[in-house]
Amino acid sequence: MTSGKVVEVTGDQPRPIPDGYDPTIEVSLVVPTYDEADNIGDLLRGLHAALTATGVGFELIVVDDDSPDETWRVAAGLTTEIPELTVIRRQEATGLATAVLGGWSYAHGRLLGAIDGDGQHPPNVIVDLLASMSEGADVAVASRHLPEGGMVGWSPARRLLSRGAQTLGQLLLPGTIGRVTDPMSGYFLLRRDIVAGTEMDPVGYKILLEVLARCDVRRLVESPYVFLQRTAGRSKVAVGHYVGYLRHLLRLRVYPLRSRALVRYLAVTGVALALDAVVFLALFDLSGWNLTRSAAIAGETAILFTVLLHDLWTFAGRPARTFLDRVRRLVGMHLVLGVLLFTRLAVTNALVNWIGVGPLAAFLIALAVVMPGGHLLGSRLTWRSGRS
Ligand SMILES: Nc1nc2c(ncn2[C@@H]2O[C@H](COP(=O)(O)OP(=O)(O)OP(=O)(O)O)[C@@H](O)[C@H]2O)c(=O)[nH]1
Ligand SMILES: [Mg+2]
Repeated sequence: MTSGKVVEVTGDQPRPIPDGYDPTIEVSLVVPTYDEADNIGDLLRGLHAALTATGVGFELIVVDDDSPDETWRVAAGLTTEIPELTVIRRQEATGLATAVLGGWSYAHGRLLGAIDGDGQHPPNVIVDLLASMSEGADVAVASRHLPEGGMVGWSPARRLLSRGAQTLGQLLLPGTIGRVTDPMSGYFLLRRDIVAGTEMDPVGYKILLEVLARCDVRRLVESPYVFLQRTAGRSKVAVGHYVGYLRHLLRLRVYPLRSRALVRYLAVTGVALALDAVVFLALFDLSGWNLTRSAAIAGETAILFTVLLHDLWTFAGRPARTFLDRVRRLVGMHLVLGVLLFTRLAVTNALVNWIGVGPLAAFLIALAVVMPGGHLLGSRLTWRSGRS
């Protein structure tokens, strides 16, 4: 994009984020705004100066939800001074997280990012985030909670509320929220291919949470920053946002269970357990092998079958990137299922030797009691998003 413009958007359905990008634009930074007319000018000038100094190609995209104070018009007035600026005026859609997604869907850069439009995020930190990305990060997050970071002018009550929200998130989504010191940050960069093609449906404010929960983020780097006090305008954070955050957490918690992959996931687990039983029967009943060896080989066959099918079919959308990833999945699955296999052998032997149950019945009881949960847990841990 060579000259700034205003894009009028009607409808509230977000567009998908395309894969392709303009090689001359390294980074597209989205600035969501609602009633920030008195803040937006200084912020855009600060970002323009900081990014121009880096020498990288960039664009700034203000996404304004038709603010009553006409922030979009103020921003549009800067497009001559800042030719890299585009202003999107959303007439019907609302919400910070969807504003960021909406901005990304119009972005041309290899890297995509977000920053608040109220001047609370220092523009110069963008340089640190860009440096992390050029060193190979998938996502670079500006964090208030690193030693050199902080918040200016927060009351103890707000600090407590913010920490409480984060702790609740850690409990509900440990694999997502536990890996970053500031999961609520609205100031971050990511590689376009991390989000392009991923279905996202954020509720409310926390777009980073949505990215971390749904996308395959491997290298995450944080840079400290001090969250400044507003000098103009007012905060839009209200009780409703905390409720929205809770809904968002719960939705992300059940998301893997609602996805299309669940059907495949259950189908593979069911077939693996049936295969386990058939192999056991073939070895123990038909070939006359001993109980322990038959059960161990049957269990191992089911594990290998599960890993193969999940990789090729169930989680085909999260392919292993390297041979090492594949090995990691195989080892991961064995760690969980190996423990269960031993438990199952112990249960089978106990039933046979101590209670006098027939070997076949003992095997089937142990299989039914120990393995289904184990298969599901092993698969869930091994192929969960953000890990492989
Ligand atoms: N487009 C759009 N932007 C929004 C919306 N709600 C908030 N924003 C913008 O998102 C940024 C962050 O919102 P704030 O209300 O400042 O929230 P905060 O910075 O987390 O909290 P405070 O410290 O209380 O200001 C600001 O630039 C807001 O103008 C919205 O519904 N739509
Ligand atoms: Mg703010």
